[in-house]
Amino acid sequence: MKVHHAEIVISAVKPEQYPEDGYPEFALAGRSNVGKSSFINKMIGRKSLARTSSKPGKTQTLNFYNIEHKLFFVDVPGYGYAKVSKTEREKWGKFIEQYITGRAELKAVIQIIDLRHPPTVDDVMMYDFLKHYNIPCIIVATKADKIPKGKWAKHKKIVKDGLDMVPNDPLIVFSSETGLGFDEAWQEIESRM
Ligand SMILES: Nc1nc2c(ncn2[C@@H]2O[C@H](COP(=O)(O)OP(=O)(O)O)[C@@H](O)[C@H]2O)c(=O)[nH]1
Ligand SMILES: [Mg+2]
Repeated sequence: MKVHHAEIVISAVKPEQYPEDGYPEFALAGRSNVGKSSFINKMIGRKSLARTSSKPGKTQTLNFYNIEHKLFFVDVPGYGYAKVSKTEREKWGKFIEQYITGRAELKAVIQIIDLRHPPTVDDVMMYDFLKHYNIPCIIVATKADKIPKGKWAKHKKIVKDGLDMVPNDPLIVFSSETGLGFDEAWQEIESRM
């Protein structure tokens, strides 16, 4: 998809604030700093519409990005944001959990993983959670530019095995730096709209 129009419409802290347009939604999940906001920016061809940060745990809201008046990307706070207090974290977990399990407009969760490393315990928990609730998911293994091309296949297998991935789930090798995986990711998204 060639994106001409993209804007953030709401940073929601409660369900009453979710958009009511009815467009299909695609939520980005992944640990803090893995590259969720960078993924959105790359996919819409903007340098910094979605706020990227080198400090983990900054995004504390569900940020809805209207794309071409056709879909929403929803930037979800990263899991493993250690700086928030435990009660806040639990409250927060509930809010996200309710969005992911109860939102009719949500067509798929795009789970972002770091291609360089085996999935973390939190990554595995997230994937299991999605499987448990039958949420369609697209796995995007990003930061591919940081390892040599010759190692992509090996790392891809480590991600696949580490998550114990269902064979039908797509696993896309991606880079927000080079745009690797851009077409494949849009294909997966558009086929679910
Ligand atoms: N080299 C490289 N750096 C990336 C890539 N994606 C994200 N980053 C960097 O990783 C850091 C965290 O990215 P961000 O998108 O804010 O992560 P988020 O917390 O998951 O939203 C930033 O410094 C980004 O520039 C990528 O594909 N390649
Ligand atoms: Mg972010």
